[in-house]
Amino acid sequence: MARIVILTGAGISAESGIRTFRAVDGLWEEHRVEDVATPEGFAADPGLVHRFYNARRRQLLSAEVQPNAAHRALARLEAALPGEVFVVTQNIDDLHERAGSTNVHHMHGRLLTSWCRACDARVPTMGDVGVDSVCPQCGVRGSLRPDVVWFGEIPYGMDVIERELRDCRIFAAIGTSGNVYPAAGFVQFATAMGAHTVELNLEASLTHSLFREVRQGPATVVVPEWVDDILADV
Ligand code: BV8
Repeated sequence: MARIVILTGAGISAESGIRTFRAVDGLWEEHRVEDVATPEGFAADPGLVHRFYNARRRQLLSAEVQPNAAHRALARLEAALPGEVFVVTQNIDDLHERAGSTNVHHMHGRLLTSWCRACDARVPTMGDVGVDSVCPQCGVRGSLRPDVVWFGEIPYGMDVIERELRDCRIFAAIGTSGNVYPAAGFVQFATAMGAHTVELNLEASLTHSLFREVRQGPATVVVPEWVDDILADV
C-alpha cells in the first residue's frame, strides 16, 4: 500500500501540449464530448468516435508531446520513496510512464490500447483504428473500440483504488477540475481515512474546499516544489 496516492487529470499534461477536457470547450467536430465519449455515441457513429481518438493518439505520438517537469517530479518522488507512491490517473496518455513513473493506474483506460469486443483482448495501438480494422489477436474485422472508460461505464480497478485510498497518509490531486466522478469523490474518502489532502491546480477546482491544503499554479511549477517539500520532510 502506498503512503502517497496521487490523482492526476488532464491539467498535468496541459503543458505538454495536450488540451484539457474542458479547454476543448467540450466540443469535437460540433459534437459535445459527453456525446462522443459514451457507449451510445460509439454505437450511433463509431467512425466519428474512432476519429476523435485517432486524432488524440496521433498528437500524443508526435515528437512535440513530451513528459513535462510535473510528470518528471512525480517519477523522482517514486524513485526516492520506493513502494510509497501510487499514481491513479484519469488521463489516457502515457506521459507518466515515459517520465519514469512505474506504479501508475489508468482508471479511464489508455489511448495506446484498443479493446476487441470479439475476443476481449487489449491490443497495443499506435496507428489509426476504424470500423474496418482487424483485431490482431482474433482476426475479426470491425470489433475494435478504444480501450477507454466512457461516461456511464465503470472505471478500471476501483477495488485497487479504494484499497490504496484506505491506507494512504497523503492524497494529492493534480490538474483535475473535480467535474467527473468517481474520481472527484476520492478526496472525501481519503479525508475520512485520516489522510492529509492537497490540491495542486492552475485554479480552484470544483472540490478545492474539500482539500486541507491548496497550491495554485501551473503543474510544472507547483508539483516540483511540492515534491521537494515532501522529500525534505522524510
Ligand atoms: C461511473 C474518457 C458508475 C477517456 C472520461 C449523470 C448521468 C450519467 C452519469 C453521471 C451523471 N452524473 C454523474 C455521472 C457520473 C459520470 C460523471 O461524473 N459525469 C460528469 C460529467 C458529471 N461519471 C461516469 O460516468 C464514470 N463512471 O460513474 O460509473 C460507477 C462508478 C463507480 C463504481 C461503480 C459504478 C466514468 C467517467 C469516465 C468518463 N471518461 N474520459 C477520454 O476520452 O479521455 S472522463 C474525462 O474527464 C477524462 O478522463 C478527464 O481526465 C476527465 C476529468 O477531466 P479532468 O482530467 O479533470 O480535466 P478537465 O479539463 O476537466 O480539468 C483540467 C483541470 O486542470 C482544470 O481544473 C484546469 O484548471 C487544470 N489545469 C489546466 N492547465 C493546467 C492545470 N493545472 C495545472 N497546470 C496546468 N498547466
